[in-house]
Formats: sequence, structure tokens, C-alpha cells
Amino acid sequence: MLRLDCLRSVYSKLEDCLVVTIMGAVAAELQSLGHRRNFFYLQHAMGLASSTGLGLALCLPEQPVVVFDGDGSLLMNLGTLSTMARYRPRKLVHVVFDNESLLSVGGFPTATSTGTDLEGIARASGIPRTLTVHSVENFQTAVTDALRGNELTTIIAKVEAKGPAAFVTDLSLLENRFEFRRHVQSLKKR
Ligand SMILES: Cc1ncc(C[n+]2csc(CCOP(=O)(O)OP(=O)(O)O)c2C)c(N)n1
Ligand SMILES: [Mg+2]
Repeated sequence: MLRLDCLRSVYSKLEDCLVVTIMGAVAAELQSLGHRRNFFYLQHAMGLASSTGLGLALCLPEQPVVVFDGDGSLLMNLGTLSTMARYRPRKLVHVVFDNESLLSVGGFPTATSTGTDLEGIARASGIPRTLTVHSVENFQTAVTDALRGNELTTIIAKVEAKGPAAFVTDLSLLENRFEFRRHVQSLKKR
């Protein structure tokens, strides 16, 4: 399963969500499908995309929030799972693309390549809905169900360690930051 195909399969459903991605390949792939002002690509702060999503979901409880995380990033901040579970916002969908690799910096294997089970850790941390998917069809269904549902969900998507050939963007970090902030503020005013 390719991450790009997963992203393509749910792209149309992201229109009404706040979307936070980790840096690198995931951000480049989502952006390659078409940037929207409700997409925030968290740069540099590895491991903190889910924490950012949690903050947004707590501030805007009726607003669906989708986080596109990575195995390496989540492994750097496993405590985020127990913090998310503690506050369990109902509209937060946490997607972890597990390619068993730090793909964006050259493809070093992560602990999931030697048996660490991120879904098991999410469940043990108290995340109320967890699942692991291996096909694009199951991925699309899992995200769609989670967005329709009313329960904090972590979806582990097992994907190939393949990404874009280059990370090309004409969107600067600051432009993305201010545009996203304005969008969040406009939602708060409603
Ligand atoms: C604190 C910190 N350490 C290291 C990096 C460098 N870095 C950027 S992306 C990345 C790999 C992310 O791995 P993963 O979350 O599995 O995503 P993938 O690249 O596989 O899509 C690393 C190590 C960073 N940005 N910040
Ligand atoms: Mg990875």
C-alpha cells in the first residue's frame, strides 16, 4: 500500500477538517494533491503533530481534526497517546503512516521494523478506538468511519517505504502558519 494512494482516497473528505501533517514526505505528498488553507504542515517539531492536533481539537470540539503522523515521529513522543487518551476529544482522527522507516531522512529502519506494535501501544495508552489497516480500501473506510463517528481514533496504516522523488514546495513555512491561523480564527468566530 502506498501512502500517496491512501491520501488520494480520503482527500475529498478533508475539506471540512483541520489537517495537521508531520514534515517531509507526508507533507509533500498531501501538498502534491492540492494545498488547502485548512492544511498545516508542521515543520521541524518532530513528534508533535498529534500534540498540535490535540490542542486544536480541544479548542474547537465540534471541528473534525485529522493528523497525518509517521512511525518515527510517533516513536519520539509516545506520551502523546496517553495525553490524547486522557482528554479524548471526540472529533480527532490520528492517522499513523507506518513505513517502518525514517523515510524522509534517508530510510533508516525504526523500531516498528523489529516488532514494535504501535496499535498495541495506542490501545494500552487508552485510545478508545484503534485499528491497523493494510489496504487502501480499508484505509478509506477506516478514516471515513472515524470522521463520521464520535470517538477518538488512532489508525495505523502499514505502507511501503516509498515517497516522492523530491520535496518541492512554493509554500513557505510562515505563509502556511499565518494562513492556517486565520482559517482557525474564522472557525472560532462562527
Ligand atoms: C527533533 C528532530 N529530530 C530529527 C529530525 C529530522 N527528521 C525529519 S523527518 C524525519 C523522519 C520522520 O520519520 P517518520 O515520522 O517515520 O516519517 P517518514 O519520513 O517515514 O514519512 C527526521 C528524523 C527533526 N526534524 N527533528
Ligand atoms: Mg516512517
